Amino acid sequence: MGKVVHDFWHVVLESWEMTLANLQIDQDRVVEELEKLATFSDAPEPAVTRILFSPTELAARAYIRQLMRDAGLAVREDGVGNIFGRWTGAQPDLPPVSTGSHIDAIPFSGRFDGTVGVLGGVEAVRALKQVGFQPERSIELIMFTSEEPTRFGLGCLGSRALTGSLAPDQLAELQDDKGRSFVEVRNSAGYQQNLNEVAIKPGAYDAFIELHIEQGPRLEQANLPIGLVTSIAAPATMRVTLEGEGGHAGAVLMPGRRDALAAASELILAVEQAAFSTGRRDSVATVGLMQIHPGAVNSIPSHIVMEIDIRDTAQAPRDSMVAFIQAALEKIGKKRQIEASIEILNADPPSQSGADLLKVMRKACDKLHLEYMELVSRAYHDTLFMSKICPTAMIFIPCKNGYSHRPEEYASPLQIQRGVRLLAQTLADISSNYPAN
Ligand code: HGY
Ligand code: MN
Ligand code: MN
Repeated sequence: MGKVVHDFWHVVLESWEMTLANLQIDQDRVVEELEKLATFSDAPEPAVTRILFSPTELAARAYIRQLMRDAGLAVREDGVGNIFGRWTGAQPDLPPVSTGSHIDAIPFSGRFDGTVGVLGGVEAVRALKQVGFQPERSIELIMFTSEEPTRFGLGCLGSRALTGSLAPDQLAELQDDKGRSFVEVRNSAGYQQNLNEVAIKPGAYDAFIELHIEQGPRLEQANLPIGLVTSIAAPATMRVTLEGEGGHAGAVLMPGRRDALAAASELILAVEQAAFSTGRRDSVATVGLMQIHPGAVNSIPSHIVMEIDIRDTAQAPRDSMVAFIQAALEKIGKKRQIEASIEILNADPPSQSGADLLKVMRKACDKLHLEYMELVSRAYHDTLFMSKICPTAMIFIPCKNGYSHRPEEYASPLQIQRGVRLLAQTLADISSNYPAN
């Protein structure tokens, strides 16, 4: 009996492998769609600005929904605006496998960050359908809401809410820089579903894979087409408010000034010092955002709000940088008689990729003759939060000079094609019950 069963599986596997061997990724179509998506932007070409729930982003969402429908996916959206496209498998009651990323873009950034994972997911599904592949487990493509922190100060809003890492009352507290609440903005964007129904349970998905540009130079320097991400660095964001005393830039003499911007400048250098203080090359710290009040050349700055981005691949050194900055702020505040306050907007742990998933992906790379390296992701992604509810992994493709979050961001059609091909193979392997050897 054993031999019959073995032969049966062998035949099934053979024909299945044959099917997938003919898989074709239409790279021109993906590139065309990426270019089209890039036209939904509030910045002049080649930059892209696409802020959560702006009219431009809402138009881009409609485009994504259409592409998902045209690919034969059943589309639904949740109360925070995550968009799901499902390909129902032969065993629809099993937890699906999933893939996806984001399409929102920070001001004056590039056209490949996030979008390669969403449009690459659509193309992977089309290619699998094209060769007649039928998944056992359903395959779900997810476009996450607001992976970027631009509008509400917190990154990965959609994947945090989906995985229960951001409760409805925490969502309700979020405000944009015009004082508009997340709930108000999402309502006017047409999302009125109950926020209590957004979070899903651990195990709701069997796995999650994200395809993304590396946003760093290592693959290009190593001249490799694929990166398999082993872990994602631990991100933290702090908002610091400094209250000094304003006044006439000409009439107020220097002794006794309480210049909030001068204090902020000392803190910026302390942020840089914090990153060097760990002695680790994986420690990074950045002040990328600052509001100066009143913001006139002849008026002493009285009120500063600044945001600080702190990361390390390990949590302990990341936390030591947070403590370093808190201590520095206290000292500067005392010395300059400035009232200072710190709000920690997020301080997330790093995430590790699923060992079994990595095994499947290594085999898929070998099968496709794609050389790869394993590496850490220094950028955070929705995968960081999906890892709280299921095994996750990421596929990186190279990007020119490692550029990202700037208009020169670029991945070639061939690099995109290889990433999508590996994604398709991996989705086929993990969504079927056939042993993926
Ligand atoms: O900032 C990040 O790591 C991501 O690109 N939002
Ligand atoms: Mn980004
Ligand atoms: Mn991204």
